[in-house]
Amino acid sequence: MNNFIDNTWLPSETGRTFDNVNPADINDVIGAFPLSSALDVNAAVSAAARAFAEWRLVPAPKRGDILRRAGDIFTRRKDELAEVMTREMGKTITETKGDIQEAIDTAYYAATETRRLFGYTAPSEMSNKMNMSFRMPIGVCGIITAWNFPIAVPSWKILPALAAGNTVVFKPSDDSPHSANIFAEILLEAGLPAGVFNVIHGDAEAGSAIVEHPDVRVVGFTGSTHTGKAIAARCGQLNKKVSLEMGGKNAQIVMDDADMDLAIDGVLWGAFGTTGQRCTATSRLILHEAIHDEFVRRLTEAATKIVLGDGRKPGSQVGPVINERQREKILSYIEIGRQEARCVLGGERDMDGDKARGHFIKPTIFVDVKPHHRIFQEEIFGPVLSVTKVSSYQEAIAVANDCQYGLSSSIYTRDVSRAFAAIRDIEAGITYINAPTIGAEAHMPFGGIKGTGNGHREGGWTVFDIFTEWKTVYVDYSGHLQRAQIDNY
Ligand code: UN1
Repeated sequence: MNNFIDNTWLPSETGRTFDNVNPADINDVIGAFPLSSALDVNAAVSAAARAFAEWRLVPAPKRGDILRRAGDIFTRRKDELAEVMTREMGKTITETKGDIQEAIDTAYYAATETRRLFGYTAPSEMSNKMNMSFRMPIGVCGIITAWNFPIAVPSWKILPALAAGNTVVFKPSDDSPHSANIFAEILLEAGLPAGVFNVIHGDAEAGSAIVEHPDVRVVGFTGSTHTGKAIAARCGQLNKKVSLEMGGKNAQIVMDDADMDLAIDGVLWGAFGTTGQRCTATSRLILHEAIHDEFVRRLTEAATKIVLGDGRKPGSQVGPVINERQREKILSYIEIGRQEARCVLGGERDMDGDKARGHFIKPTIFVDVKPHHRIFQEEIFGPVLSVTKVSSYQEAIAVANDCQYGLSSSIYTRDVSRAFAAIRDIEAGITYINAPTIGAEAHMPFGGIKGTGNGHREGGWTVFDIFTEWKTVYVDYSGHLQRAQIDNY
């Protein structure tokens, strides 16, 4: 399996490859993908830069027609792509279908936005002069993403970037390259001209070549805080626009008046869905003391019943974690947790039967966690939930906000005033009321504050603030020189 440059499938110029392996069964090698270098990136960026000259001139609604076709093809290939995605990154088929649906939604949404892409007009301070502004494409966008949403998250960036008239060089995670190639196949079939969309496989070497390339004008990144900050620092030096979606340590607050069954369903899905490997995953549970003991008992009872297994097997509810490195990282956090707090569920690998061949970790719950504990502060990115107890709404908010990240959040309460206060008080880019911390929709702004992001929002029309620059236009039809700020004062 190859890179995709200028609508052609090409191996890396270096001849190097890496293996993509099924995390549910490490004996199942999916294929070898190019381990690309700066040479490959140069070829892709050149193709994208050439293609930009024409693509920017295609009327936006015509670009939208191609995206709509891409949405149709994603729909047609949904089941097949879900199999591919589950095989390479582990989450269940139900979830990989959801991942693809998010891209379908984004494709149709971006297609319709091509008939809007609104600018604005305003009166001039002069006579016989007209002021207006337009969104302009920027050029070649470098898109670098993680493996946990191999289609959805790239689609949030790539499809609006294309809709706006940019061209793209995409480096997917080396844990989910196959899905990325199907993304390319779909855009090819939809009719995207050569060079408009390119895929470069590889590791940090390829990623940093994209960031460094002088013709890449915008970098869109989803991944770890460590890498995101390094990219942003470099983009600062190179004066490039950069949009970051990084870590999360998302809290679900459950107040004493909450619907307990609803809140338990919410935390089970938020904490253990996608094996806890979402930047929006619920990793902190903040319980009011009045319901704490009963909640923990019932939650633990329910979580015991979660069926771990290969995401492609019917009945599996939670799949493996992505790779050995992540597995070891999660297990080491579990060891830290055992020093800090009390493990009431899981806390170990699941080596039962076939699962011994994969990276399975049992859903894990820690109680008696204090807000300053490392397992309550640091992103683990696995099926590990840390529970703490509070005695009031104010304390719940203070604990929720005592965190370096600010992506998603949730509160379960039946008190409408408290719900609105929480919307105001929780420091996060997203707040759910009586719903888990996961479940973002394609047409709403997505992103976080504090250590999670750098002020940008994907999703909805806010994403176009990343992938366009403003052009302000003054049309003077007075026939004589008019001096702004001078003649009329
Ligand atoms: C991510 O974890 O990077 O809201 C994105 C959600 C999903 C997207 C998650 N729709 O959890």
